[in-house]
Amino acid sequence: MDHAWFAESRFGMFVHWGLYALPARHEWVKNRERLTDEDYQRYFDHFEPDLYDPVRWARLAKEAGMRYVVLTTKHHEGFCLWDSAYTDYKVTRTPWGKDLIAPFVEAVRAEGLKVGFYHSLIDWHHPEFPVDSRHPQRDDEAYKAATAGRDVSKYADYLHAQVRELLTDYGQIDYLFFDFSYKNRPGEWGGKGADDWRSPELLEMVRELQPGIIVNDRLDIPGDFVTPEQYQPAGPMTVDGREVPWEACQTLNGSWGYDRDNLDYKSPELLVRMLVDSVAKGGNLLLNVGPDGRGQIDPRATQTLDDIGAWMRLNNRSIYGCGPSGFTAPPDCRYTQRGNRLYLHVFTWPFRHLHLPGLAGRVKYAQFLHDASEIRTRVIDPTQTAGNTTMGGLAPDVLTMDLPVVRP
Ligand code: FUL
Repeated sequence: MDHAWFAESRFGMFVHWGLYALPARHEWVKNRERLTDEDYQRYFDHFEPDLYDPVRWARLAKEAGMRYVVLTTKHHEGFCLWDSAYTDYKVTRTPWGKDLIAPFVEAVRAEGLKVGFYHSLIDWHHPEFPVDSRHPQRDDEAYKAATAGRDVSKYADYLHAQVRELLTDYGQIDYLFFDFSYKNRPGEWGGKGADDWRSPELLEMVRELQPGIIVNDRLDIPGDFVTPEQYQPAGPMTVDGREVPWEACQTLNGSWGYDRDNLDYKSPELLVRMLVDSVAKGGNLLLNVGPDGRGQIDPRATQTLDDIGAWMRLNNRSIYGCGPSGFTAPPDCRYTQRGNRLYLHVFTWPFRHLHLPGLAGRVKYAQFLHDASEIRTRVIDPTQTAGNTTMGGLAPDVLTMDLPVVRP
């Protein structure tokens, strides 16, 4: 299957949106605060996102340089953002009363971006789901009592039927993020996720309905890419010794869902570095926003994305279609490479000189990306500099770049 667009894109937007946008204190609020269905009902009763504007979301993603957008169709709380035939716990039964998925898909497509769905395997609302949100430890006695008699196979039927709806009713879907396998959280859940969801059968159905789709790895069986969450891997990722496509997903402020009082935002500069670092190690970055209960994306988030977009406009040639380089970058630098174009990202400035091992005689021309201005390079003859404390001790294969002292 041709998933070339995925590695070519390198940068996408994750959107976590559901009832948890109303309490506005993390998408795990129901579990963390041990809320009952009754407690949680008030968010359902007040769900009315009158400022929902997916065209704006899609433009924001595009302007930031993102090439795909992934929306939570249902998160662990179980609330469905579409008019599912299999439940009343869905947007069309809230005061809003309308499907949210079709306008999203249309808007994302209209911007020329790829369309992705996130779908939770966990469902704290479904009566047959084996994990009760109030008792997260599976071996806990209270948990066992609360969930006794539940038939997970009925939940699996529901899950399969809903995934079928999502992959049938909205045209071409390019990307699917299932979340999450028990195995990923060994201490928390135990259990055998793949058996619970009948993962092989589910994946087969997904591929039959959407032959071109790319699917993540959280079904407890191998998928098309792996999903390190909120960390940067040390290097290219492997499964059974083979390199695999990967995508790091990352929050802006530690929460995926809208979290009103959490102001601890990562800087655009740090996020750009994460993106560069991902590409340098052969991966993608999926950066999250959590729209609020009216459908707006927080101004702090939009500002951050705008700033990333400003960087991307000047530098995206070093991102799209790029991957790792065989050359080893100096400390605090990263290389990304596409064909014979080598991009050097300098995380720490200033340097008057940058010494690049292995590049002597290999570089035809060097320039800054942002303004195409030339960078002078030279190879310093080690025999001439022996004992020289300013420039001495360089290996003969080192290419030296002379840079402006002040960061341009
Ligand atoms: C996790 C979930 O539990 C989080 O809420 C979030 O959706 C993240 C992307 O995946 O496993």
